[in-house]
Amino acid sequence: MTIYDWHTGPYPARVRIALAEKNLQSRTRFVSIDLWKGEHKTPEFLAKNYSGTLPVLELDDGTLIAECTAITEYLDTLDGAPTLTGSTSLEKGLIHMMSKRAELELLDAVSVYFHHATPGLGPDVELYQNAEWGFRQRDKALRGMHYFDAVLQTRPFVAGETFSMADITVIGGLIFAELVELAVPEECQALQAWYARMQERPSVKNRVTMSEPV
Ligand code: GTS
Repeated sequence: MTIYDWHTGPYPARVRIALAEKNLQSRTRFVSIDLWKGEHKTPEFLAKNYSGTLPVLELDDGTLIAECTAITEYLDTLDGAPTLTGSTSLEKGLIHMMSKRAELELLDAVSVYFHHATPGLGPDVELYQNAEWGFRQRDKALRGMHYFDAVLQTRPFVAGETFSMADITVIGGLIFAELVELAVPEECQALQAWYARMQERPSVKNRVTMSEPV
């Protein structure tokens, strides 16, 4: 299978972490799409993903799967033994709720801040910007950090007792926050401690170099 992505991207990081957690790297070929040159907005790439975003998974029969959650779901059940998206109905419900919440309240909000209230990917790619909307989303992301801090005061992982896709999505949010220099508030000690633990996981630590030929 092929992953189209950009090595340092926060959303691509979500799928790279999932691949490593599932030990599927050796079955994956990476194709680099340069976001800074707008390669994700070319007609050729839009034919692969209508939304013009990364990452995209292409299966060997040509089937295309976009959206990190969908790709993670596919990878997680590839060998019939899900570890990231839950096995029971309850686990699945909680993991999907928390992962979606991590997108809505943190990762997507940081992304909107980046694209609207900073130079983003530059004038050739950012064709419409609304700074006020961007700054509102930055503030939403900071509130989201406080929310996940409160969650992590009560349990070791975002959706419960085990590492899951929900953790990966919050990690994506904090990777993006680092890129745009949006610091985790000092008082969010539980979130900071959890993130320090997550950064020790090999899947998180080695995500950027994963696509380099070995
Ligand atoms: N909902 C999508 C998903 O979950 O896959 C969002 C994907 C997304 O926004 N990807 C970013 C992108 O393509 C990649 S990165 O910023 O994390 O590297 N952004 C480019 C753009 O122009 O929006």
